[in-house]
Amino acid sequence: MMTRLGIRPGWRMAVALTVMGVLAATWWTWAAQGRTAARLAQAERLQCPLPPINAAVKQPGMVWVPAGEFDFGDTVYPEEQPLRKTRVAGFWMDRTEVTNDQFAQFVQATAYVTVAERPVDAAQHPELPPDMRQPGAVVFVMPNAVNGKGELTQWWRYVAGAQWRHPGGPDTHIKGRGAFPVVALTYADALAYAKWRGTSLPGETQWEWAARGAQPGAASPREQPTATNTWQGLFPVANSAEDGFVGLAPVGCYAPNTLGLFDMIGNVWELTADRWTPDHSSASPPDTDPAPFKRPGPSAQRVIKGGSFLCAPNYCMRYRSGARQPQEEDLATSHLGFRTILNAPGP
Ligand SMILES: [Ca+2]
Ligand SMILES: [Ca+2]
Repeated sequence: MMTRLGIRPGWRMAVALTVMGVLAATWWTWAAQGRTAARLAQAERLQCPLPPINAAVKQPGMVWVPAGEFDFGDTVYPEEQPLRKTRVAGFWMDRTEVTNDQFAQFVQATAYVTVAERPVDAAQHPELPPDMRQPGAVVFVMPNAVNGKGELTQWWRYVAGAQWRHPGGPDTHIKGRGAFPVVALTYADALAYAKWRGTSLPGETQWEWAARGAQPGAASPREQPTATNTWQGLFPVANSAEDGFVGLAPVGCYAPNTLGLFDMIGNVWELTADRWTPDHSSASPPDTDPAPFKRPGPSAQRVIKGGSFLCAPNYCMRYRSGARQPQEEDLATSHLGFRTILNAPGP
């Protein structure tokens, strides 16, 4: 007799045992990966040597990005398309992502309080559940297993008390991590920092042009880059950290691009000044795509670029200059940072 699934009863036990064996092996592999990740995390460096800043150049700590014209976008995901011929004027750009030390200088000078530290404006987000009405940020927490339905809350958690000084939550800190990129900030926070510095946030085309090394014919490889901080293994349950870092890396641990810009691809996503549009067509209406982690209710979104330490081939192949993603502009997260630009005469 056959069952409804077409399996002979005698085979049921064998099938069940096989499935249980596969599940056990998978769990064991994930658990082993978790132990490896924990061991690697303990061995990670807290600082990487950067070339000394030349104080004689016009904008110390920044890199000149020359003017040029290129095909803006890529062809992997719909939001990157269509390719569009775009001209960019020359500008200066921070050679690294803004670090905790740099942001601390700003806070010390101005007593600025970041959005993640302030009471949540419930009038702006009336649908918010109670746990999201406390000050905090969205934090990536590596799960032991996932249900396969792609529900983002399996690895993203809103953590009350998470903010730039405590990016993983109240029990975490940035002591000794001054060279790491600052995270758990919002668009307003990044703008406030840039204003204090006398700089601004890059537009999406400026960021992408800089990430390409100001090369119109730069290749746009599909493969996961090796000399950047991304995610090796099956996201979000297995992280082999072959690039040397389980989570964030200090800025400048990998070779810079041809212009001298570090970590444009990977480490933290980087905020741009541009509002999100669902693609590159000029007729695209803004703000219609869901954010990666979406709070209830409407919220303005900005374009973020470059991918992060969480980008893996099976989940988010956005470790490319042409890739992009939306980000709610008033929601702080643990995989997003920024760098600034200066519109000023070149060298
Ligand atoms: Ca990594
Ligand atoms: Ca980056």
